[in-house]
Amino acid sequence: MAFYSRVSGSVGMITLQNPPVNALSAAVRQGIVDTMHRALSEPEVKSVVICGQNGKFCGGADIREFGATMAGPPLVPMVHLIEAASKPVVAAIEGIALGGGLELALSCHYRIAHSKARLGFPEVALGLLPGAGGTQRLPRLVGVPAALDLITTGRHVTAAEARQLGIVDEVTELNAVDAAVKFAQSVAGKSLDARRISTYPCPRPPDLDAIFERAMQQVRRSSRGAIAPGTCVQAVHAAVTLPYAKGMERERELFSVLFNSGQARALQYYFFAQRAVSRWSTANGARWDTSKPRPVRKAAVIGLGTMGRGITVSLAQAGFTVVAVETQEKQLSEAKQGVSGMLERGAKRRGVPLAHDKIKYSCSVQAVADADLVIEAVFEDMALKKTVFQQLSAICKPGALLCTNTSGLDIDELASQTQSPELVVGMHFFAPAHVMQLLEVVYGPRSSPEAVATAMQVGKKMGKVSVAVGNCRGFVGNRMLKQYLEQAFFLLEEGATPEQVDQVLEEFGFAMGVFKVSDLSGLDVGWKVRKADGLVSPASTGTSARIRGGSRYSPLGDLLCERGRFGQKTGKGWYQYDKPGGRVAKVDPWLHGFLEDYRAQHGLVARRIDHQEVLERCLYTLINEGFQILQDGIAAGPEDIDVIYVLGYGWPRHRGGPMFYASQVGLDKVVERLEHYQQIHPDVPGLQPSRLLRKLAAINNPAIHKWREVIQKPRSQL
Ligand code: 3H9
Repeated sequence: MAFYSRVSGSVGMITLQNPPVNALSAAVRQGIVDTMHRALSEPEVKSVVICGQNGKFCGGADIREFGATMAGPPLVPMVHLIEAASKPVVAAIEGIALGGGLELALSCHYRIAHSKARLGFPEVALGLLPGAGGTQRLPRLVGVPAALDLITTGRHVTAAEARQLGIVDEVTELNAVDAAVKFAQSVAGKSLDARRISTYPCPRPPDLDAIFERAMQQVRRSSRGAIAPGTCVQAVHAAVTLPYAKGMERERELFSVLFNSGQARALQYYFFAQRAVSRWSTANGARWDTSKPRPVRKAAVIGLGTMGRGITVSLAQAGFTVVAVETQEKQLSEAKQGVSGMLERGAKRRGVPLAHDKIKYSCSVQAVADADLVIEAVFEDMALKKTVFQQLSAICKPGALLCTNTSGLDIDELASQTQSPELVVGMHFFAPAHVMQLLEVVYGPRSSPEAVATAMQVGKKMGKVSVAVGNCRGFVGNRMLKQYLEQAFFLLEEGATPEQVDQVLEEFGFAMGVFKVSDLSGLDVGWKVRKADGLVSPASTGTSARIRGGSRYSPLGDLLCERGRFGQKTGKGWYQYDKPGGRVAKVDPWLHGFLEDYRAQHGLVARRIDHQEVLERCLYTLINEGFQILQDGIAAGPEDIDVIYVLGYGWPRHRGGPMFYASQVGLDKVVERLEHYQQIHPDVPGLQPSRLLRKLAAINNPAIHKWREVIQKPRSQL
């Protein structure tokens, strides 16, 4: 709601009250309308201040209400009421003015912001556009290029930038509400003719067409199929080409198209999913609200390869003191240089404070003895990792958390090398670790709730979105990825090409198809793992070459590695590159010949594989594994899986994540298609629908937020 008070005799104060961000719920909108009428009707009141409770102006429309039937007064007439007011209305912006919150502020006649406030139109990230006049008022106030930038990217601006752009009239270091009251008194009785933004002409720069063309090209390049950014451009175009009232009509039409699109639903689901993962729970009943993290001041990283360096940078930038260990002098000095370069680039490009002094380098594992938390980031080799954990257990102070950055090895086996297995967890970072936002926090059967809570909190301090997952081969992300990769290999055997598979996946919205990603990450990584698992057979001919453990297996990836084709780093992989380290993937005729020979050798006849089959086999097997993961209790809910896939594996955000996507396709359809492919390819693993998937499909495809009720009490598989 909004409450009304009178300040200094003549200022009517309207305070928005809807924790945590004073979102514009039906009750708040009703409150604003009622209190505005009251302020306008009281003769003693000469001016009005609108502010938000608890130091936050307003976080915009209440996203929780989007799924429900619209109640209360709509936003657009509400902002018109404010702008048309006969008494000056001043917005006192503290904390945030976002989305509808900024639209509310733009309908006021003046805006005073606290220096720490952030302003912006983040609607695009929710699959929407600013739909309460934001697309029509902002270009009138700041010009077309700046409005296009803010509305299509959703970026927040500081109060200082907002002042520079002309969005706010004054910035104060002091109390913004007090400043706004003073300001309101000073403008009481003054003419408001020049203060109503909707009456401003929209600036028309001479190169208008080129500006819009460039904006469209830019959003097409970066949106990967998301429709909101392009629609935002169209709405701003309406501000320039139509009178205000018509522009508002156009804004409403475009908003309605977006609001009713599946993409907006997916992005709003994702918004809440990303917040839900912080309320973690584990298979053995530990929870976020009953587990206390340990204090961590000093962290250590063992192993300064690519991952270790990224983790070191990220820890130091988050303010931790870090001991960085690499046992070989030469590697240590290279790592030092690498880390320094990364810190400097971070400072230059993203304004992150330089944190050289936070890091101490050492050649000796002994140097980690007094760390509160140690992250092991040595090669992905169980024997080596076991040795490191034995050493750490002997060296580290009691109570130190011992973490591994393994991307899939058994956490419990490592824990069993130590005297305190309850203090061992996985912290699975994604490359490059100082940039990627995702962290899988992996708990084993013996990890204590305190250990999980500590790793989750350290991740949060590092600016990561941490997701707690159970211990199994590949955890959540890589376990699902295995199915996706395998299907892609089988599709090649059956007649597809890497570029065909990648094109289908990129059209779906992945930033890169599976083969391009594999080339980027290095084909040798998976090869080493398969070798360690005994999957890479020297006998690559005959029927046994394509069978492992009784199931179909494709040795295609192994065969490329045997030929030294490790991807971008060697200049050749599933594609060819102009040189080792080259980045532009080109179709490789050699690979086509290689696939033909391979098929001939194994008696396989290439067939035409259509778009639908590529997509369904790759995605539905990945999704099916997700259901198996839920069934096994490795992930607590579908949101955990979706956040992992969007942040760690390039799943298009506007499709919500694989589990949300499945809920939209219809679980019965996913089951039906998996069964269809299973019938045609009985030898292909991963096509058997999981019990949980079948169960949910059979009870009529319940909404995704109801799945947890059906998922049985989770139990870790290991
Ligand atoms: C819009 O305005 C459309 C209009 O143009 C026109 C319509 C016609 N509603 O992120 P946090 C909750 S669209 C409801 O953890 P932070 C959030 O779920 C809207 N709830 O904190 C969480 O709840 P819980 C445009 C909201 O400090 C809690 O607040 N506005 C809303 O890291 C704390 O959130 C946006 O897109 C909301 N609008 O970040 C702003 N916002 O504790 C979206 C937050 O139960 N919000 N919650 O998990 C944000 O970007 C961040 O939440 C914010 C705070 C920067 C505000």
